[in-house]
Amino acid sequence: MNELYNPAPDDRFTFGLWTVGNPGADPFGGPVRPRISPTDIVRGLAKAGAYGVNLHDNDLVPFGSSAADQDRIVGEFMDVVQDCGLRVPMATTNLFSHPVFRDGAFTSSDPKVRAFAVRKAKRAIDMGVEMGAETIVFWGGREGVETDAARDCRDAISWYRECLDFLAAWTLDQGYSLRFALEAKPNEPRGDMYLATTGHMLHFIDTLDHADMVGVNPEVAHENMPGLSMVHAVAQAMEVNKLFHIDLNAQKIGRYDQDLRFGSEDVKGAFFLVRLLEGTCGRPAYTGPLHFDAHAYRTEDIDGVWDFASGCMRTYKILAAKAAAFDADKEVQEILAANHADPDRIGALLKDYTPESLETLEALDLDPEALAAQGHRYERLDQLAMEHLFGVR
Ligand code: DIG
Ligand code: MN
Ligand code: MN
Repeated sequence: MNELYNPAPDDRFTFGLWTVGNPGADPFGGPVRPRISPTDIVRGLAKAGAYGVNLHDNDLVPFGSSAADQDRIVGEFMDVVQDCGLRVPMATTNLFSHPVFRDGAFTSSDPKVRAFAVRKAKRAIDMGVEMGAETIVFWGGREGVETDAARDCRDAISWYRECLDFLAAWTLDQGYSLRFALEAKPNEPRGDMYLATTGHMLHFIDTLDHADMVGVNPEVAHENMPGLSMVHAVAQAMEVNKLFHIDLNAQKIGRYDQDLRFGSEDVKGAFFLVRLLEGTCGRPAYTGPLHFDAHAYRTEDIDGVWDFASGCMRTYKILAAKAAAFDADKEVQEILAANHADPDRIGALLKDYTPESLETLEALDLDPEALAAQGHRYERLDQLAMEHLFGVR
């Protein structure tokens, strides 16, 4: 195997305990492989070349544990994390497994459930800070409905906002320097989930009291499930400096959330996503953790799980190398330069409305027929991308 693409901690790859720890159960069958303990997951990730490990509170500390038990469990876990030289960059709260959340957590119509959810998130944030987490992800797994008869969606969104505003204010009150990252998903496990895409989340964030500390955690599968582009979701988040975390995996369009090995389905989509994140085209790169929120096929044994983890990381590195080669390709550069040419600086004209810019705009000699006749050579440009991906360029 080409060792050039072997992962190392500097690559910033992370996995959640629930990813390589997934025992392979699905709605139609039970576990197929033994559960790997959290400490063995840490040892395995370190051996595989990962940078860090993430977790939901209850991935490590069973629901309802006493404070003393939590301290012991966290202490033992962090001893191994530190011995293995890993980090815990992100923590999150399980607000979806316990039946108390069956009609939502932050959007439950029952204020007692919302209060319980906020209290549970507070404790998970404290635990995350204890482990060194810098980002707290919120994935509202149960925030949605099977029937809109249940509640007015406007109430649900306002309750979601109240809970996040409360937690953000409390976080600041503790003096924690944390960032929140909201993760969207259109459906599953709920029939329809509130704030279904990263775009919905970006608008919602602007309505929060402490919007500056809140960003997004887009996931490939969650944008692809409804047939949307992950590249465009991530680019929109980057454009407003709100890409605080990212969940990398793969997905076949129009199916349940498959959480497949990164790059194993839409290869060109993964290529353009890695190009965007790495900034090989000369734009600012994403510098946060590269988190794989994915799991191995149910067919796999434990060895197959580690093949899965290696595949996620190697594919990212291979695509990063191909993206760099694509943007260094002279023919690619020529086609892009020709398409973006602006010798008369007309682009600058539209950046600032002034009487002068308006006068210049009106005086421009713009021939729509001539403009319409121009080709863009995107067929050749995309073929070049494909030939880099095929390894023949
Ligand atoms: C599902 O895509 C969610 C949960 O696995 C977790 O809360 C979050 C963080 O990766 N993704
Ligand atoms: Mn998913
Ligand atoms: Mn996710």
